[in-house]
Order: sequence, then C-alpha cells, then structure tokens
Amino acid sequence: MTSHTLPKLPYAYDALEPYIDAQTMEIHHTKHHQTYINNLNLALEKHPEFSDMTAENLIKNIGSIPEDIRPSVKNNAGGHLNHTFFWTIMRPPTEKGPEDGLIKTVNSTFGSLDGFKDLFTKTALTRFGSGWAWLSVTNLGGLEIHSTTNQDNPIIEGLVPILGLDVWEHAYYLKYQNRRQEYIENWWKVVNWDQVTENYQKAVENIKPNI
Ligand code: MN3
Repeated sequence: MTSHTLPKLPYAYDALEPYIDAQTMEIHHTKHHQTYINNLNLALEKHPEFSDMTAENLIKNIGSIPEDIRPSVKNNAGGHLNHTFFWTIMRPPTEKGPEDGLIKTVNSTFGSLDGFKDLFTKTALTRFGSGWAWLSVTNLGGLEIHSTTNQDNPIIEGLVPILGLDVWEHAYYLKYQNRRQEYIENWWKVVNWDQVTENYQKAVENIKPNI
C-alpha cells in the first residue's frame, strides 16, 4: 500500500511575491495541502484496497468508495488534487499570455483575453463561501468558466480543468484579508499560461470523436 505524499512546489515560496506572499504560500502548501493528504491517508487506512488509486481516480470513482469514508475521500482527495494542480498553473510573474489554440478559442468564446478575465473574475468573486473558479474544457472541446464549492473538482461534472483559482480565504487572507477582488486581480500576474496552454492542448487531444 502506498500513501499519498505532498508534491514539491515547482518554485520557491517567495517566487510569486509581491502578488502572493511567501508566508501564505508556505502555510497553504505545508499546512493546508498537507492536511488534505494526511486526512486522505487516514481515511484510506480503513479500506486499504483503495490506497493505490490516484487522487484523480478516487474522485472519478467516488461513487464506488465505501460510504463510511466517501465524504472524507471526496473532500480530501479533492483538496489534494486541486492543490497539486493549482501549484502548477502559477509561476513567477511574466508578461506571457495564452498561446496557440488556446488564445484562439479564448478570443472566439469570450471576445478577448480581457473579456475572459472579466468573466472569470466575476465568477470567482461570486462563489459564495469556500470553493474554486475554473476554466474547463467541455466534452465538445469548448471552454467553460464555472465554479465549484468546497474541494469539488470539474472532473465530477465531466469537465477537464485547465486553469483553477482557489478562493478559500486561506489562499489570500493573510495578505488581502477580505479583499478577494484584489487577490484575484493580482493573481492574474502569476498565472503560468504556458502550462494552461499545454493543459488545453492535452484536453482537446483527449476528446474522443463522438461518432
Ligand atoms: Mn487552498
């Protein structure tokens, strides 16, 4: 049986300064993300036959997880999956935006990159309580902006996330307190658009022709 472990960040805790501060990054990674992993491992100890499944597969097959641990697996495998993803779609600030097929689809779907950012920001702002805002690829290859509650992941709805924003207060409270809008506006400066473009290409390639 293998247990889930905390992935290393692909950059230093202070790499996203001044937009996301080092203390927030360190606590978010070593305390919040680690706690999801600890609680997931604890739940899976009761049913070790599921301990070799990835967080993604646990979420995709949540209906077949035993009922006594299902709520815990849903929250904690979800938290592990979401945060593992979140770290990869940020990087030290650059001027680079989305490229190739992604920027074309963003423009044709939302009018412009700014139009997309406005709508995504609005979605992230109006997510009541704790949750995430997402840009996902639909099963027809289109782009959809949406939000989820708690640690739910778009794959539950049959969507493939390519960009996600954590709007739990723990993601921004130390620096921004209640100012979620300011957090979101500054977060755009550290989005890793190369990774998001790659996520888009992979998601589109994986769509099976529906013939
Ligand atoms: Mn978080």
